[in-house]
Amino acid sequence: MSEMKIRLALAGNPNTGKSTLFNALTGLKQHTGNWPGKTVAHAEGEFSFHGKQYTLVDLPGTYSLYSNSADEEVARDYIIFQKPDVTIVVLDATAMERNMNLALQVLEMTSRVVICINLMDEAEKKGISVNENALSEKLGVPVVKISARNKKGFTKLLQEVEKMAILKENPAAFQIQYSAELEEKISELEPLVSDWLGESYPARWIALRLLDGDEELIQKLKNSIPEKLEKEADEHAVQSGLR
Ligand SMILES: Nc1nc2c(ncn2[C@@H]2O[C@H](COP(=O)(O)OP(=O)(O)OP(=O)(O)O)[C@@H](O)[C@H]2O)c(=O)[nH]1
Ligand SMILES: [Mg+2]
Repeated sequence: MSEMKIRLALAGNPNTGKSTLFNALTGLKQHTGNWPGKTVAHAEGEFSFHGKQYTLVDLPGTYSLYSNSADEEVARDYIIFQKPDVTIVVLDATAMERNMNLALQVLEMTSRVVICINLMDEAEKKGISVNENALSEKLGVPVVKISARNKKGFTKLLQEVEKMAILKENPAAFQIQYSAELEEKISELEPLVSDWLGESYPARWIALRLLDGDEELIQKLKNSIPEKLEKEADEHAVQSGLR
C-alpha cells in the first residue's frame, strides 16, 4: 500500500544548523559550515519515522520572510505556495531573542509549525537555559530542544512533527497584534482574500503583505486576485499612509 509522503520544511535564520539536521535525518550531504548563506536553493531529502515516509526540504537561512532577497523569496514561496504539512523552525538556543523574529514570521504564515531549538550543547556550555514549555504555551505550538551536531533530541522532535502532521485542524497559534488602525484594515481585507483564494492561503498574512505593498507577492498572486481586492488594498495602503 502506498501512503502519501508527509512534507516537511526547515526554516530559520542562517547558521542555526538546519542543514546539519537535514543531513542527519536524510543521510544526504548538504553543505554545512560556520558562515552564513550556505544553502542557496532548497534541497530535498527523505527519511522514514514510525513507518511513515517524510520528504524534508532544507530552506535557505533568512532573517525575515519578505521579498528582500532571493533567499527570502525561496523560503517564503515554499511555505506559501508548496504548503508543507509541517514547517520546522530551527532556532539557535544561544541567540533566542534574535531568532524569535523569524519564528513569529513563520507563525503568521502557517500554524503547522514545530519549533526546534538547536545548539543546546552550546547553550549549556554558556549557561543558557531555555524553558521550552513556557515558550510552547505562549506560542501555541510544540517546542523541542535538540543538538543536531550530536544527534540529540531527534526522537522527541519527530514525535511532535508526526503529531502535527496528522492533526486535522490547524493549531491556534500565537498571532502578533498590530495597532488598532492596522487591525481594522486587516479585518476588512481578510474576508476578501479568503473569498477569492479560499482557505488554503493564509488570509491574514496575505492581507498584511498587500497592505505593505509587497509588489513581488502581488505579482505572483495576480492571476488569482480579483481587481477589486487589489484596488482596495491600494486604497487602504494609501489611506493609512503605508504607501
Ligand atoms: N555546537 C553545535 N554546533 C552545531 C549544531 N548544529 C549545527 N552546528 C554547527 O553550526 C554551523 C552551521 O550549521 P548549518 O547546518 O550549516 O546551518 P544552516 O542553518 O544550514 O545555515 P544556512 O544554510 O546558512 O542557513 C556548522 O558549523 C554546524 O556544525 C549543534 O547542535 N551544536
Ligand atoms: Mg544550510
